[in-house]
Amino acid sequence: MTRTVLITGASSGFGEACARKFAASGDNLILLARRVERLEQLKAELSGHAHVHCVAIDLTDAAALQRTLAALPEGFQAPDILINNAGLALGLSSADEADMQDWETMINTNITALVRMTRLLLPGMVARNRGHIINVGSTAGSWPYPGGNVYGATKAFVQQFSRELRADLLGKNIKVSNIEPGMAETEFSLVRFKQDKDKADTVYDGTQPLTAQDIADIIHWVCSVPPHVNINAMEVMPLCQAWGPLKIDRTMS
Ligand code: NDP
Ligand code: 8X3
Repeated sequence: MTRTVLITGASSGFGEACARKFAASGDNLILLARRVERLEQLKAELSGHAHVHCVAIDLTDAAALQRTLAALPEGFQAPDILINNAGLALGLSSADEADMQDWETMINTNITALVRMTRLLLPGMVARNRGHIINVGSTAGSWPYPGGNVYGATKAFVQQFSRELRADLLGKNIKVSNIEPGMAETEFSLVRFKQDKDKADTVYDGTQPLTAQDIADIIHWVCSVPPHVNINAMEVMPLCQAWGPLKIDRTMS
């Protein structure tokens, strides 16, 4: 059965890879992001496989989001799968030095826009008694690191919000899953370091990070398990990444 899949942040990274993966299984796609030329290019590439509707939108703009969803064309008005993927980290400064505007942008994008989108689409899913919400969290939502501060906290919100949704939706045919990747090479670090490519590249130097394709394959599988199975959360790291010991400062006593 053809599904309608709404993907936020489809202009690069995980979202773009998800668009390709779901198009390959013949699903209809609604693709959202700000960079419209990227979306149009993707639409042209995928149109042999899937029906694609794309919209250039800043997801932090509440009115634009309402307009976009109200104007979904026929055939795209009942998303079965929502992939809440759009998000970003900005900066890696200590909390006492971080840029307040960066913090607000992360909160507005990673939390507020995700919550709004979910709230706007859920009533339709409940009315149809059919749906799957995939949230893209992060290992940063569980495991703190220096400079992660607000970014990690937004992903901790996404983790708990995903669980709270499951609790509210019990008894309905609506799944919720939080996908929690570790280090993956996308445009994520380029964005975090404000287009400083050398700095972004050093994040992945000497490693074999996750790829966007790895995460798209996992998300696609999570959406393909039998109807009675809900993957609540999936934490995924590259093999080259793991936890370190808790740090102890020995200069304080
Ligand atoms: P990318 O930077 O490659 O992709 C981010 C996507 O989000 C882009 O399509 C971007 O589109 C979109 N986006 C950001 N802000 C907005 C906005 N205000 N309105 C609309 N779209 C927006 O990074 P990833 O693919 O890696 O990131 C996807 C998700 O995965 C994020 O939530 C990120 O936090 C999470 N993540 C990433 C990890 C990694 O190591 N890469 C690991 C764990 C989680 P555009 O700029 O065109 O608007
Ligand atoms: C992205 C992974 O470790 O850079 O969410 O925060 S990390």
